[in-house]
Amino acid sequence: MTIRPIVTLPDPVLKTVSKPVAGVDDEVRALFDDMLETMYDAPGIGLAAVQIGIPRRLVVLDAVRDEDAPRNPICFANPEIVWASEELSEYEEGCLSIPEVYDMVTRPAEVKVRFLDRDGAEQEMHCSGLLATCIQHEIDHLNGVLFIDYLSRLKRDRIVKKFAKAKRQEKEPV
Ligand code: K1U
Ligand code: ZN
Repeated sequence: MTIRPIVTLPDPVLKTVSKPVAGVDDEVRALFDDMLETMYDAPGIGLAAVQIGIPRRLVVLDAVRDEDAPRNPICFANPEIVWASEELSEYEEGCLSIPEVYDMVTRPAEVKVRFLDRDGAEQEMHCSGLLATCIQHEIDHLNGVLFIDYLSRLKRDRIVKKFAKAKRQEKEPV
């Protein structure tokens, strides 16, 4: 298992629509393992493959925030939302690809997700609470959507500009 570098704003790969996997084989399982290692190391509660520069429809999650609780990793290949509640919930989201930026996002409070699990079997999972917020955030990543896309244009532009400037300065010779 390898900790991979996490791609950050304004890397254009974050705006790409990820491609589905044909199935879950050993190569995909090895990628899931690297994604989990990278997510726990960050630390984070979710990660999409595109965040390590691989635009495939793969997500890992562990939305148990209690550090003393046993780990509960979940692997999703080709996840899709097949039902969303009318009830909404608001949560202050963060993103490993936009470090140190947090803001409130409103999303459906509950969703049902269809996906292939680590063994390649089709599953449906009813998600509520933080799990529902997190899986929607991760499926957005697979569609090239970031949580800052839900903010006002003013806020979003400020964030993008700040990261673009930091990237430029990183490249400038000292
Ligand atoms: O996709 C990502 O960038 C991961 C992101 C997931 C997420 C967090 C909050 C709401 C929606 C989606 C993160 O994991 S940000 C880091 C974070 O939330 C966290 C870090 C350490 C402990 C607990 C949470
Ligand atoms: Zn994110």
